[in-house]
Amino acid sequence: MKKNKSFFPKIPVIPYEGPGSDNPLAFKHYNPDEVIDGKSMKDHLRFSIAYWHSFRGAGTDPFGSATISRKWEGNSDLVSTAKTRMEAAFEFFQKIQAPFYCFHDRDIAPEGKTLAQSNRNLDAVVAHAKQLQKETGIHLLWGTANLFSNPRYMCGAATNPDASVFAYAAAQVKKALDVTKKLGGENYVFWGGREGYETLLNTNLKREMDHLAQFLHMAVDYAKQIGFKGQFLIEPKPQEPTKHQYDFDVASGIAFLRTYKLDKYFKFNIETNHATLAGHTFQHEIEVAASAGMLGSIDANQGDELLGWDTDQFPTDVKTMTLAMISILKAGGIGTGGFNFDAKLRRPSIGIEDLFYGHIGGMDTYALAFKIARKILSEGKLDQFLVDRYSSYDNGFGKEIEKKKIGFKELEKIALKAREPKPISGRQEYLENLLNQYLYD
Ligand code: XUL
Ligand code: CO
Repeated sequence: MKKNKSFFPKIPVIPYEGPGSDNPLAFKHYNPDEVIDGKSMKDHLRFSIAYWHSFRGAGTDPFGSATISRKWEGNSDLVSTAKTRMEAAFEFFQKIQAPFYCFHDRDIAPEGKTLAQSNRNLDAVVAHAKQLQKETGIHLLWGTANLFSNPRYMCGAATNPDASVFAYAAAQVKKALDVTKKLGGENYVFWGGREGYETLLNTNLKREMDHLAQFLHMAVDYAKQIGFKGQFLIEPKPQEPTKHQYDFDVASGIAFLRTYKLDKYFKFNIETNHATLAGHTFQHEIEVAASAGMLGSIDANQGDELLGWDTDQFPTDVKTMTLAMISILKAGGIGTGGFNFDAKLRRPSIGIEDLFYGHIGGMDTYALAFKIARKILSEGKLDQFLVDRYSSYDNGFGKEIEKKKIGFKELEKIALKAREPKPISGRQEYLENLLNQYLYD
């Protein structure tokens, strides 16, 4: 990076000023260097910036063209513009104090007229990224391939009825794995944007699911061949852009991975707004993944409760994120994953400071949620409630049920002898009040 050229000359490295600060360009809760349990908050939270929204998003929606223009954008999408944009991005990553970023291949480098040209463009920008990573100490959380924007993928990539599109997608993922490895990416994500269908009238569901599984096996095999050690992640989403996406939610993703013997190679990248689109809470998706030992990483955002689509807003809902954090911490954290802000500015948020406000809010929300969740867990009241609620399985015939040592016949004898089970309160209101005490004390 040319040391004296700044893309954000009026904005400093965002400082931590604490909850009392009224500086909108300061953190109130995220103190990157604060050490908690022998680890800095930066290392606990592993925040990541999504290149596609923050450096390729221009405020477009289906009803209108771009509203956001950045001074580093050239007139044409050339490799040199891509490199300049990347310099702006790395300055932003440093100023916002995020240790990671994530990208799709086509976010960082322009697609060429041929696949070979696209690969050359990517190589040129990746060399630049490698240099910038070295200079700044910023790491790649994950890479992925965009298998949904180009018209060739209109009927899917790995699930396309045309095998030549499958081949093209395979070549694209092969290259994306190469560059993710080259940049030290800690994970590789598959989001099946168009891996689904619009109508079953034109779709062979079984063949498409078989093809998707075969594609993922090929990726696993290729990763082994090149020595890529990063974690593979599936990012479920129920629909949008397809009517039905095959990896609808975490539960269907687990079933898919187990059916095709892929489960030992994959974990889940869970996105808040995808969870709610599937009719679940964010915490539900985290608990389902954690229960299978497959919690991998988080795409941090939130939806709008009145809109039924993927609005990808910056996370500001402390309660939702605290509940998620409780489940994440109980599961032992997210390992090589991180909290990636798959969030975009609202269409009228056109100022460069808005990009900072969005991320500051998201980081502070997660930092606050992290602190509250830790307090809740350390005081143990919610946990104790759960321990007590299931304690009848800790001894006697309850324990024998869990140990699979008892069957219907033995249980019938017990039930015939015993009195009617005494109803026990679920205490939901008490628990909700307790949670509020932690959230608003
Ligand atoms: C789309 C989405 C993607 C993935 C990466 O809803 O979340 O940006 O995160 O392909
Ligand atoms: Co996402």
